[in-house]
Amino acid sequence: MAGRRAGVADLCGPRLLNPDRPPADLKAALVRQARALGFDGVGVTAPDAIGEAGRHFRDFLEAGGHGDMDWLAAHPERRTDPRVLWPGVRAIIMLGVNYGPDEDPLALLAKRGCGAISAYAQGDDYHDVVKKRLKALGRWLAAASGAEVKVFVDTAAVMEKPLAQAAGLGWQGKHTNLVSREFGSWLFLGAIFSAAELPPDAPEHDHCGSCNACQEICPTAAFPAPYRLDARRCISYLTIENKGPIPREFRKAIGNRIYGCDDCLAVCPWNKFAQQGREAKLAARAELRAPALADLARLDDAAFRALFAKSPVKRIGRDRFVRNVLIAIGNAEDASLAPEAERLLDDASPLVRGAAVWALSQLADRKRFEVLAAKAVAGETDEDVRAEWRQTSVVMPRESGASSTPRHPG
Ligand code: B12
Ligand code: SF4
Ligand code: SF4
Repeated sequence: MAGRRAGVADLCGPRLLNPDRPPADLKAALVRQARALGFDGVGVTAPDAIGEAGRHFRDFLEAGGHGDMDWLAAHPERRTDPRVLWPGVRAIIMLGVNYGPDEDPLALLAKRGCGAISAYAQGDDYHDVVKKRLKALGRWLAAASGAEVKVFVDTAAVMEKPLAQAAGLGWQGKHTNLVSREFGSWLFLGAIFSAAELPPDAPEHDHCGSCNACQEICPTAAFPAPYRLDARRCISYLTIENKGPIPREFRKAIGNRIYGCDDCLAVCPWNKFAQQGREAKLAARAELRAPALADLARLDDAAFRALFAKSPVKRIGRDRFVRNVLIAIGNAEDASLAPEAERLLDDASPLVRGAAVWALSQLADRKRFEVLAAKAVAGETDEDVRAEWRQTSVVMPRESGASSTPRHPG
């Protein structure tokens, strides 16, 4: 589709549109504008530059690596080829915003009584912050080039990492995320598709070498091979995307991670060049740096929404969040947290009740646990929660409800 020029003449101030402007000039001005708007990385690539990434993406879907993320599997033809998503695209501008944390995210994992929220989610939602800047830059580019633009961050069918690599922002490391020589693992990505021709940048090359640190640190062995992730095993997926109970096999490994995971990112040696993010809205809020699990377990819906206003955490809702908190409580090795789990055995959400059963089975002494089980099991109608009780070796009463006294078979 040819560039659209309508509306440009209505702009106030000096005319930006110069149809005779050489593409290299336009690009230099674009880079300056991107920096002025607060982007830390900017590069341009052609829409057909992602090489093998499309094939790898299809392999990933075929192996079921996306789990329940059906939205990721929808329209693979669009995701793997920007020209299908928008036939008018001539150049793709990839942008990065540095969110380098001011503390080592791994340090929090030892504080078992606190919840670890991943670095990207301790401040305001990056979608909002990045989208605002992308829109501003997109408007500028449309005015300066007279060509149509489309703006994307995260939620659209765009393969942001391979495009960012093609645009020279960094390379997809063995942990599958983009690593930057300037900012390490800590860049948010966004894309602007433009109908204007712009000279592309050189792609970045792989600098992982013989390093294997991210593969070795992963608590759930989520990498079947370097450069490949099985999202179904990734704590980020399990605590954020997964709507149901967290599979038992991963609960211990999750430790106190209650929203996302930073381990493979944080261990990357390229972070020695990383710098602290400069956007105040993305900086960690004091109350989300190391929140006490005991406090988080008491959040009702209203308190959850108030605490996580403008935060990405809000997206998963109170029940899924408290589910995660209960897994962390079960891993805290602190019996003083048992009453928090005990209180939630009566929660209105089966997801929460089920996680409370598990947490309690890890913390409460067996006698107390069986007393509680006797009380709770008889009235439990949800099949998932009943399954949780069963798996703690509590014998379920008959469906008729004749006997409600559970007993431990051993
Ligand atoms: C789905 C998704 C997830 C899923 C799946 C993650 C994944 N690695 O794909 C889950 C929920 C697990 C997730 C987690 C996280 N995510 Co996420 N996620 C996305 C999303 C929406 C799509 C990514 C995608 O297409 N995945 C599908 C797979 C197939 O893609 P892939 O990993 O790129 O696959 C490549 C490799 O496997 C490789 N490959 C495969 N086989 C082979 C074989 C060989 C030989 C080679 C060389 C390569 C190779 O090629 C594939 C194609 O490039 C993007 C936003 C976007 N629109 O791009 C954000 C995005 C990738 N996420 C992001 C972030 C920050 C995270 C977390 C760090 C959050 C957290 N702290 O918890 C974690 C990191 C986990 C990890 N190690 O990847 C950022 C990453 C920024 C960056 N610098 O790279 C993005 C770009 C969002 C953004 N706009 O900033 N995420
Ligand atoms: S984010 Fe955590 S669980 Fe997911 S791959 Fe990285 S280290 Fe593994
Ligand atoms: S930790 Fe090592 S292997 Fe993993 S992305 Fe960083 S440099 Fe590459």
